[in-house]
Amino acid sequence: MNTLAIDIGGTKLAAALVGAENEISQRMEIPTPANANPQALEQALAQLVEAYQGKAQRVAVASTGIIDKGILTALNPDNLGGLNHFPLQAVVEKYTGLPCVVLNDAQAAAWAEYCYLSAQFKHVTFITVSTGVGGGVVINGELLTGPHAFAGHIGHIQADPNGPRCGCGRVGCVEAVASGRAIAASAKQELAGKSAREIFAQAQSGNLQAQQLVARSAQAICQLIGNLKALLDTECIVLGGSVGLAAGYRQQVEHQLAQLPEPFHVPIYSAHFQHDAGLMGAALWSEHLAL
Ligand code: ADP
Ligand code: BMX
Ligand code: ZN
Repeated sequence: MNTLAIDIGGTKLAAALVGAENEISQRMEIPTPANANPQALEQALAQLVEAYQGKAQRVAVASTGIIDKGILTALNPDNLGGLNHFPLQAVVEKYTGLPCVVLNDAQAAAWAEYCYLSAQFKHVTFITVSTGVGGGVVINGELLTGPHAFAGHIGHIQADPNGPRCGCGRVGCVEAVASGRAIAASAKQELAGKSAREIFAQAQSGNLQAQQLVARSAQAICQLIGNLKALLDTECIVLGGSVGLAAGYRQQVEHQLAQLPEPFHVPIYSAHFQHDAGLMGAALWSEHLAL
């Protein structure tokens, strides 16, 4: 059985085949359409699945946004070019002719990382620091999705009541301070207009402003982890997303967390599946549901 796995992020769309032994092959990536109106996203998905015709028996999609009963609703429309109420499952089924399961990208990644760690831990929380900040919570071996599929949207917990307004409409969300978009949006002078990736490179080569932007993001994620430990008593945190996986970032968060009182401490791992955690999680979730 081959699963066509698709990961829809605010920056990129990825796809791959996941085989019977969970091996990943034929991975490809295209940019998320800049103005992700329904037609543009539908066209991008059609283009992506075209290459896999006849190669899979089911489709599993991990996507940014609230994914409830097959419908994608952006919580932070800024991350998806204003896209809202997109019939994701129906569109993917239309272009593939295959049964399809859809879930939030960070919920999917949490499931993948939990499956990898399940011999050690039953309570695992995944945090992606990427275009936005997303999360997925596994409690006692079960993925928490919630009655409206909203569970785990931890990027929209408040980090700073005096912080910038988030695209979701709240003030000072973790996402508005720590995400790749937030890092880029806060950059001034010589860093204005640069992406988070470029700002991390500048931080590595000693630019003070870049280092401060990265430290501010890591500090917000550290406080978020302290809050999650108090709420869930999670046994470990897994960090993913291109910002979360950037060189030295996890170590900064760990260093900050060590300054908090001991009950807030929790081990932090980098995602075992790296940038494929969403793809792998969607595929493993479809297997779990025996789709
Ligand atoms: P998505 O949000 O589509 O899942 P990513 O996880 O790649 O995609 O996150 C995209 C964000 O990560 C962007 O803000 C981008 O600038 C930033 N980014 C990409 N590569 C790096 C890197 N090597 N170091 C730091 N930030 C990065
Ligand atoms: C946002 C939200 C979450 C998502 C998270 C990470 C939207 C469109 N997305 O908080 O559903 O899990 O970003 O998404 O409202 P990514 O694109 O950064 O991977
Ligand atoms: Zn928000």
